Amino acid sequence: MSLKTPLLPGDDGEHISFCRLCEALCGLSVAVEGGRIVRVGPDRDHPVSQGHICVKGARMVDIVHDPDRMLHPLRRRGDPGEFERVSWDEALDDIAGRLASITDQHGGESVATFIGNPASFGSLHPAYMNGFLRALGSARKFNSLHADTGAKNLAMELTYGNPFRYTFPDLEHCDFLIVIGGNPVASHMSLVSEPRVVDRLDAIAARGGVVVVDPRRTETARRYEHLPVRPDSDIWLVMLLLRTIFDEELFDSATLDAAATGWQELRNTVAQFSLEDASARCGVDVAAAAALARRLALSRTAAVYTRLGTGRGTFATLTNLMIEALNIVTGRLGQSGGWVIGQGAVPAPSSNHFPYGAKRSRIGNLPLILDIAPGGTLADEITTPGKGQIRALIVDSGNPVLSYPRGDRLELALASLDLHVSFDLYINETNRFADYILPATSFLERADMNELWGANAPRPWIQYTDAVLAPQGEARTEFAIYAAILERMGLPSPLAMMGTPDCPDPDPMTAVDARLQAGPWGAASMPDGLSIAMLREEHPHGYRYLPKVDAAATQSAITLPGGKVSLFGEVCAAEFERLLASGPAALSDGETLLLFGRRRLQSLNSWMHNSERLTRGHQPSMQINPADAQRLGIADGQRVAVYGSDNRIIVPVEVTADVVPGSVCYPHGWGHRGGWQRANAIEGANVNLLASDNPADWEQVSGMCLLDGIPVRIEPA
Ligand SMILES: Nc1nc2c(c(=O)[nH]1)N[C@H]1C(S)=C(S)[C@@H](COP(=O)(O)OP(=O)(O)OC[C@H]3O[C@@H](n4cnc5c(=O)[nH]c(N)nc54)[C@H](O)[C@@H]3O)O[C@H]1N2
Ligand SMILES: Nc1nc2c(c(=O)[nH]1)N[C@H]1C(S)=C(S)[C@@H](COP(=O)(O)OP(=O)(O)OC[C@H]3O[C@@H](n4cnc5c(=O)[nH]c(N)nc54)[C@H](O)[C@@H]3O)O[C@H]1N2
Ligand code: SF4
Ligand SMILES: [Mo]
Repeated sequence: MSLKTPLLPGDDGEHISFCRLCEALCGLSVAVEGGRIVRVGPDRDHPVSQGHICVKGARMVDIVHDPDRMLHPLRRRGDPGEFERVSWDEALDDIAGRLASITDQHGGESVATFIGNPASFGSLHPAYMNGFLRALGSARKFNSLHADTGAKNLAMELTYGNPFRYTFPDLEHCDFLIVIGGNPVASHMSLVSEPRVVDRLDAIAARGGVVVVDPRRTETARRYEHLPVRPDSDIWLVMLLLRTIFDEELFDSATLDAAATGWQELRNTVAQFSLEDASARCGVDVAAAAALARRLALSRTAAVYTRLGTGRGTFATLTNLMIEALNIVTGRLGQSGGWVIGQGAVPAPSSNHFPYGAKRSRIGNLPLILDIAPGGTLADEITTPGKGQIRALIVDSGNPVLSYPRGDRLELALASLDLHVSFDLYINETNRFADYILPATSFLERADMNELWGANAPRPWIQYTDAVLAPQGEARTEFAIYAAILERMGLPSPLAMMGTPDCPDPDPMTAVDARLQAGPWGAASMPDGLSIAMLREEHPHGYRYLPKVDAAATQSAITLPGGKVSLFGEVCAAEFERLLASGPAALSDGETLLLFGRRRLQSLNSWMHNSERLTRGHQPSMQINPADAQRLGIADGQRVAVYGSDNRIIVPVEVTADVVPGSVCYPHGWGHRGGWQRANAIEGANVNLLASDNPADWEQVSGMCLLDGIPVRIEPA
């Protein structure tokens, strides 16, 4: 082990750090020369990523030094997108003054925050944002949950008791894996912190198999076995799988009796479905589904993993609940190589302060999940008068105009706010409407620790990194910005509001360190235990505090009465009634196609499209099956108009048998007109203009937007 003195931010040399663009959190080696990053490469000494990175991590050099990056505070001086440079003092004084008068006049609850995806990987970032809001007397939080993890959070709460934890496949010893609605080869296995995920999947495929259930023959489906399904129909496939398992008694009833409540009700309910009807709806043959169920139940070890593809549909919650049930009924929960809840070096909250349904949304009357309001209601929250109307909005690391339905309506709403402030690296499609844009640091300009994600890692590790560079230009960390606003308002710091010791030199890492030291491997309880100093000095490449996830410890994360999992609670029963009442299979009328999304290795949501090397030669296209193209008289490469219920977009078509008949596929995060010149020049459309922002059109138990399986019509443009 080398015990070199770490470099200071901005020093010439190779800085060891890690990527914070996705859960893989790959180790990085970043070369700095003359105060600038010249190369971002893999850290070959990282104990888990061992030299793996993807193109996005490497292209962070393009982001940090992007000439279009915004490096000083901006104030709106005209139309959307027209800004002038101001000093930090001017900006902060005015923001603090206006927040004070808005909260005086309308109460704290008139201030809301929207925090976006990049904040998920920064130390305590959502936590101190919460502290900031609390200081203002507000709990009005929006984020990407209702386009992303919400149905999974809800399934976790209802099945196990804790929405903060996630079940995931123990990839290390797994012999057979079903992936439903995820594309790990492009997206790196969301919610599973495993940088070498493709190696892991290859090994599982060699031992037994990886079956990918997806309406598109994705990069992952090509590499392993593909089972095509219709979009938004997975619940029917899952019913077929459960039916085989129950009918053929491929489960152990004594074990289930001991570990779970409700399995007999579940079995009785599953018995009521018509196999033929379920098969017609999902497009999977009854016999093929039965064979898959047998492989799942009879493999030595196995798991069923799901992500976005089942998270934003008509029955997102029930599908996610039933995927938990599949793992549980087949005895995979807590099995080494099965379906597990992991162990973080900084433990997740053990109790749930925001029980599901304790609060409902002001718009749409939807039950809040984790105290987060449905993101799709943001426009109406701003424009609907009455108590709680949102008048000031802080958007931190987010771009809801592109990431949620009906950005066109949100744009109008944003223009009516009394105050709109954004913390970002760029002028994006949302903050072009802001009163102020405050320049934030990229992750390479701040210290961080991967404190949250060890709990989701098959091979858990913990790593601390210093900043590689000092903040560029006048950029500041988000924490420093929140703290400065509160200080000017005479309010306590965000850390104080989180119940964490206040730091003289505002630095959330002090709070992170305290949590790490108090954790199960922490310095507070053992000699040579974990602390930031220890990680920084002795394990700069990261430290594996456990050789692998402790599968058996899954049981200790179940917080429902008697430590039993729930397979058939109230929400589940009601959702089954809704499913059973949904009438016989009404398949395509020949005109309506179901639109779903995709991701690409070189792209990240709405914001890495300004890098030349990530976008060279690329143009997003609407993929359509040859049978549909022929029927509609549409040729490859042609432009088409795609109609949702209220809008249309015009896009080029790619005719490909990769997508199932009756569907079309287009990625989200396009339709640029921010301050990113290259991204603006790429012809792309905001697909979420076609989705509905009417809460009545969403799944009512979760408030998840319908983003996969959007009914559309297509005609030549
Ligand atoms: N149709 C459809 N819609 C979707 C999805 C889909 O699959 N289909 N996916 C959904 C999902 S899963 C997600 S997570 C959301 C993502 O949607 P959002 O979270 O709303 O936004 P992002 O596209 O991630 O944009 C992030 C913004 O943060 C800025 N940024 C990047 N790094 C930093 C940083 O370190 N600090 C600060 N302050 N700003 C930074 C970027 O410049 C960018 O403007 O989109 C959702 N929307
Ligand atoms: N390269 C890259 N990596 C990323 C991101 C990125 O934008 N780019 N985003 C990050 C974020 S924020 C997230 S949340 C994760 C998401 O990670 P994933 O959940 O793996 O996301 P996707 O790659 O969009 O894969 C979803 C899959 O679901 C399929 N699908 C759509 N509708 C249905 C359906 O009805 N049924 C089934 N069975 N499948 C369906 C799509 O075809 C797609 O292959 O990725 C993260 N990693
Ligand atoms: S897979 Fe790519 S984007 Fe994700 S952490 Fe690794 S380098 Fe970063
Ligand atoms: Mo996401």
